[in-house]
Amino acid sequence: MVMTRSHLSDSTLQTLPAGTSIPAYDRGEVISGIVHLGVGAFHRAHQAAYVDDCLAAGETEWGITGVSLRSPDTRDALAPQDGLYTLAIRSSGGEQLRVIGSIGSMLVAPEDPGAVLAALTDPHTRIVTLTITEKAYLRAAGGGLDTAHPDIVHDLANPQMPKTAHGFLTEALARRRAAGTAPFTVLCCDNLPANGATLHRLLTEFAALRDATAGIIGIADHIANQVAFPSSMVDRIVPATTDADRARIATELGVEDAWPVMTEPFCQWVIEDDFPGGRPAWEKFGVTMVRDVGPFEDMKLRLLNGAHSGIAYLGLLSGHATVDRAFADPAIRQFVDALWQEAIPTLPEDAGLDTSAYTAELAERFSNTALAHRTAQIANDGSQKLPQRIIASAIECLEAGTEFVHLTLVVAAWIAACAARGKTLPENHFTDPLDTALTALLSQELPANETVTAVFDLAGFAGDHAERQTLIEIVAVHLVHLRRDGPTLAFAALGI
Ligand code: CS2
Repeated sequence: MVMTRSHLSDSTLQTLPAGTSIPAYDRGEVISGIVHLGVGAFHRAHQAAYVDDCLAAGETEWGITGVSLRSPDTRDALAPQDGLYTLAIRSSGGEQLRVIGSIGSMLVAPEDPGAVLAALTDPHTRIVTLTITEKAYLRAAGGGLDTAHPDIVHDLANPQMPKTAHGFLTEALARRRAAGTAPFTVLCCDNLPANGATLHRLLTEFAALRDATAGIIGIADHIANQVAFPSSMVDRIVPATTDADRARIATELGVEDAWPVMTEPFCQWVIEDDFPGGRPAWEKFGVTMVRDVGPFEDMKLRLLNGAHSGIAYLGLLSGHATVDRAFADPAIRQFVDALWQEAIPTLPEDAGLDTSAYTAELAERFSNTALAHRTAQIANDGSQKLPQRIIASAIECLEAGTEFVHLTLVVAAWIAACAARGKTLPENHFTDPLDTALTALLSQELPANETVTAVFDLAGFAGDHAERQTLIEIVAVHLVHLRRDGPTLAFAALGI
């Protein structure tokens, strides 16, 4: 006889094994004060865990309403579980399980945009957080709003039925203003430089187009001047959940969890303290509240994420499926150390950042064998990630006259890994919003210099920077090596 287990829910919480931590508060008392757009695994390992601590400390007005802008998968998995899920905190030393209760309800935007707008306009909603990934900001190659994007065109024509974060936020802020409800604070939690300011600029641009389309004046001005967009730096490594993880967690808990989330012990959140409508007392639960998050953001994007992208592409080209295995490869390890030495001088000296402690900790985190963080996962969306992770540092090195040959190898490795899909790597092993154009370009097998120039044009790398050509030439030399003999030759040319 096949035994079916019951699933995680409010009613099975008390049956969980001792040692599993569960929400230490009455979930029925919680009011939703935060709407989160992009309720994926990262959010559930990071902000939802911080908010869970706030709720446990009695700050019951800050529950989360989770919104998926695209797929119903998370809602379908968690709704039958009353929004509960397991956070598995994994290190080489073992696994600690924690059930998170901070997500009270979940909405799927394409199914019911009106319900999302209702949550956003609810006066109890005072903060809107976002983890929608880099590509969902719909930036054009030059950095401004991609006004030709079909979803932007749609949202300008149908303000009541938006699809994009821009459309939802603008419509909700317009409705709140009309109703005399104070605006919510918009807290961007994606890996973009100056993420709050960036979203503020894009949203103002979108709202100005909306004003022009509707022949009214004012929502752009309102967003530009009356809405707070603090920037934040978020950090926690969250590998995609596998079926083996699901099976293991079910065995450990004695109940099924349709979508547990895997993560590491490390967790960091640095936020600019600009919340006119109030906020949870995050600083009591390990969040660093600051005036300027810029230096923290740059350090994280350039040292953690920059190294991650390098490990991902060079790891894939070297046959390594996970970060820990790639990082244990002596050549890649040496490469990452050298990349850090190039990127560190681009960080502000006077910000009090301890970069050697930071990189030592990163090395430990990348070596976490219990995470099995797939290189293919990080490889996704390179066109959206490399500008802030790699190109920005390379340009600053170029301007300062310091070395940047390791940084540029990451760009060449990205191009080579894209070209390897369908050949030495499985087709669609990772994806990119520019795939259609990229694949067409790479299939022509043009000389390295022409390929790199065309890729820079396509992705808008280095914009119209005076030294763009120098960068292209250096990336092209790496690409010649990678094409001829893979990472071995590219590393050898760097003395590795
Ligand atoms: C990774 C990040 O997938 C990626 O691009 O570099 O998701 C990284 O794991 C997080 O930013 C860590 O905070």
